Amino acid sequence: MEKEAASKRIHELRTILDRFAYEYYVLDKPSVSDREYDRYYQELMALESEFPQFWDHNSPTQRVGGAVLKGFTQVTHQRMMLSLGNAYNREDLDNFDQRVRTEVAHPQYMVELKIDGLAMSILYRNGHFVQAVTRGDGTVGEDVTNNVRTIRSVPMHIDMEGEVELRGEVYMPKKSFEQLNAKREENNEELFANPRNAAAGSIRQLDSAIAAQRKLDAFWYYFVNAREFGIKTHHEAMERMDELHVRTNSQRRLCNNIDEVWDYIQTMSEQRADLPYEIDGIVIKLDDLDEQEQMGYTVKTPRWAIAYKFPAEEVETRLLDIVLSVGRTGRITPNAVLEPVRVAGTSVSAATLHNEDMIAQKDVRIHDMVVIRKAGDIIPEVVRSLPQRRDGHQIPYVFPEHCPICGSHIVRFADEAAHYCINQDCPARVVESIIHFASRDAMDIDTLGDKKIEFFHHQGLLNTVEDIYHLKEHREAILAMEGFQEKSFEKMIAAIETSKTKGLDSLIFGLGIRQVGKKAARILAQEYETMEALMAAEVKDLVEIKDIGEITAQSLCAFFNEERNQTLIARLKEAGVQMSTARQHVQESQFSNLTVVLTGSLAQLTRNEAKELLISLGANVTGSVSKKTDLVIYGEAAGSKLDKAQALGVKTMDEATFMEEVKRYEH
Ligand code: 3BD
Repeated sequence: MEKEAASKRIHELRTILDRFAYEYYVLDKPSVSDREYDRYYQELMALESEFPQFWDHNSPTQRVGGAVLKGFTQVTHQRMMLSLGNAYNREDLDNFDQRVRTEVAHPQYMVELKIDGLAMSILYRNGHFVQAVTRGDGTVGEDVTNNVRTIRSVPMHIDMEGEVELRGEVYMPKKSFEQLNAKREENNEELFANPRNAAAGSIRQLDSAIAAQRKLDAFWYYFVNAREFGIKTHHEAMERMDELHVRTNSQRRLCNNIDEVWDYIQTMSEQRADLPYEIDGIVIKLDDLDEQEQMGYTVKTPRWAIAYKFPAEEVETRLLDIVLSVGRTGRITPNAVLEPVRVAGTSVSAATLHNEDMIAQKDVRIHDMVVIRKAGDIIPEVVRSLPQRRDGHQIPYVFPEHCPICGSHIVRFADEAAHYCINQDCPARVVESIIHFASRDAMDIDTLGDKKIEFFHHQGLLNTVEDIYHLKEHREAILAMEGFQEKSFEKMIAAIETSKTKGLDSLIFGLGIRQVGKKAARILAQEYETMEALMAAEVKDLVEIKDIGEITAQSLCAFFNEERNQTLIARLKEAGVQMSTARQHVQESQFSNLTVVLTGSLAQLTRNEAKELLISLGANVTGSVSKKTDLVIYGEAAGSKLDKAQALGVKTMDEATFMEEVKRYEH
């Protein structure tokens, strides 16, 4: 076949197969037999292998995955992915309705199922699927484009120009979940507790071929930039998504008042068990987009929507004992030891009792029968005791006076409910701090897990965080320990060395300063750029920063004022831990100092990867074409930006040439 004829036929076949996939996976109404589908598929496979120049990431043949990543790229969301406020009963809903009706006279609400999966953002550019990013913390997520591409119902092409950002929920259908766990059981692999966890584990697979086998699916419920397309209401946005062949959930209803909303909740509560996927509630949204804007947002949640959460499953079991655990900050938490019982998919044998007051308030005694549930469906907690079931063997709990780990006297500060072990050398605190420091969101030393840290601490090799960087000096001692081979030792040391360049934000978070989470750590790192500058900051400087409050500022200053912390940081620095924001290594190249614009859909890289690559080659990457642009790099279906570049006489380069050129540089 001629090249041109092949190109034409390849496009035809892709269009046909896209339509078949839509009919099968979105409409659930296939118009052809599997055999017929396969005939087209094989024809396309053959042509693509004969004409590799027409290879395309978004071809139906690419749904099986294949790319294996070393890690996921972090992506900052163009618009933050918000959370939803929660309602647990009719009263909460009435309050929500009241609030809405103070601003909107006759609100119409859209109610929809709250799918229990993982929130995801997908991006189309000029009709092509270009990126999928997890919610992450709402600000920064992970690029899981390759894995989302394997979800057959997600269209790789839509009939809409420009940028379209959609949000939805990726989930694992109940049936896929059961099949997956059955297979894992056969292979003696650890089972997933529920479909949500299975979906989360699958979307975080670095090997997209494995993700492809996990049979994930998705529903899309939010057209982020709908207004740019003249859309006026949420229901219209959902209809437009249907027209674009995007899979939406059809169990949605427009309600004229809160009574109708409540009816829908009752109906769906009854049908919940029969649905082929798990839901954990109902989402209620004000339908009119102007009215949504009028209601606006709180810091993290829209004021125009709310999630009604189904009550958590509650079960009864016996409380066998109460034991204390000591956290990284010295905080002591009482935990119930329970007779094991299944709740929401997992066996539970321990539950938090929060603090002394909570035990008294709930009148929980040792040997009581208690009701437990999972808060937010994750952390087991004791809801109440069942005093009517007492048999005379119950013992009221007296809070101990000494730390169960180090034996120091424990204290309860006047205005706090928690007890603390204030011995900074308490082994429990030391181990927990080191575990935190090495954890994924901090220094990410994945070869140094909880068990190993406890073990090394026990062996006297890890007494502070900085000791991590001296483990390599104990080579002989460690190799003499049971279960340590040369290879695993080298791997561990390599991971420890790599962690030194994680950058300032990971380090700040890893230090485990009270009140300083991932997000605050990132903001502080961006603001101060070096540890030295951060340590010199005073409360009055810190509170000037957006999103850093008084309490966080005080906690930071208190931390850095302590001599032992100053010593720790000095020693980490001595060990070679990077004390400044990670700056990309930039190399001289033909792109150095050029202002470059990327346009069209790139086949071999994501937009972000291309951008990072260019930055690492010294280029300045911008969004729009002007006289100041030096170069436009374009992919398939490039639109107006390419036209403009040509009109302005700006140099252009296609993706294939770009990929050839960059091979000359190491990266
Ligand atoms: C669903 C936010 C808004 C667009 C913000 C109103 C909180 C998870 O089926 N609508 C749905 C569902 C989730 C939603 C919105 N509509 N936000 C929605 C949602 N039908 N599950 N979510 N999310 C998505 C979240 N996820 C993790 C951690 C915190 N929040």
